Amino acid sequence: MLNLTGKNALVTGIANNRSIAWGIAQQLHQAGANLGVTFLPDEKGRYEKKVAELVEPLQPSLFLPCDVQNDEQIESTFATVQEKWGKLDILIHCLAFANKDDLTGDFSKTSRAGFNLALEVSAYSLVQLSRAASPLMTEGGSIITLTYLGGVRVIPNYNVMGIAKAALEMNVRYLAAELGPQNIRVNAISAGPIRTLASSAVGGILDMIHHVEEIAPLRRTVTQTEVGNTAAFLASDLSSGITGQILYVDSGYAIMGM
Ligand code: NAD
Ligand code: 0WE
Repeated sequence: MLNLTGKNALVTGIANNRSIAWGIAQQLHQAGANLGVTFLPDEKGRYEKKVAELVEPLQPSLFLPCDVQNDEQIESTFATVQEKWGKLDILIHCLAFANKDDLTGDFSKTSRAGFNLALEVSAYSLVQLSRAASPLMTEGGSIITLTYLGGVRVIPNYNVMGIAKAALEMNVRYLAAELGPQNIRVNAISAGPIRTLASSAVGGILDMIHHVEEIAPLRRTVTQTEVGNTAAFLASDLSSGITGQILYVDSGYAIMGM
């Protein structure tokens, strides 16, 4: 049975009750994991308050600000994990960002700054977090990130995020190869389109969802809970032989050719 009792899990990327990371946190909690939650701080602290209220029922034992563009915040997040928990078992990387202007129109018009921003936040951050997390994963561990089909195929308007996801997926393989000898596994879940804060800010997401409902073998989109259950599996010893993989949780959409 899926059992995460005695495991410490750090979850990044919860913004609201639609976040994929929220679906993951709930399923990890249900499986018995001890949770730590990080949030992206903003000047007014509004995010912090909302996320704190949302996660309260899961009783996280850590609640920490962590902007992946801020090295000190990453350092202090993992220093706190070390101090309060002693060891880390599970790291959930569930964040991405690109300028909104770079997610529409001609890909060739992507600026140097926009390209660097998308790759820094959405791909390099996995390298940073894994480097900080791995020394704390003294009994082995499971690192899980979220990717999208736009990293391996051209999806209209996904543009620079597609390049960032391609880099992210290759990060998964290089990290898995490096950290495997320490029994740290690194995998990605490639989720089908889900309505979240990030996806709803993108024009045409509803049309994409309707397209999936027509074409995907299961004739529907996936839910945050389904992604959460897959993350719980990848976090657990049930998946002890799996590393370096991209696991599609997409109602089968990606197998279709027509
Ligand atoms: P979301 O908006 O709920 O989550 C994105 C998160 O990224 C937010 O919590 C935000 O605070 C965080 N973030 C952005 N910049 C950050 C920074 N500098 N430091 C720390 N955190 C930062 O949207 P979501 O759809 O749940 O996205 C989560 C992940 O799932 C992303 O990697 C996304 O690419 C991936 N994904 C989403 C879908 C989809 O259709 N929604 C499909 C496949 C993969
Ligand atoms: O990875 C994502 C979303 C990533 C994302 C979304 C935004 C919108 C708001 C990153 N940065 C931003 N920046 C913002 O200012 N998805 C997989 C969801 C998504 O985004 C798309 C999609 C899908 C699906 C963009 C274009 C086309 C399809």
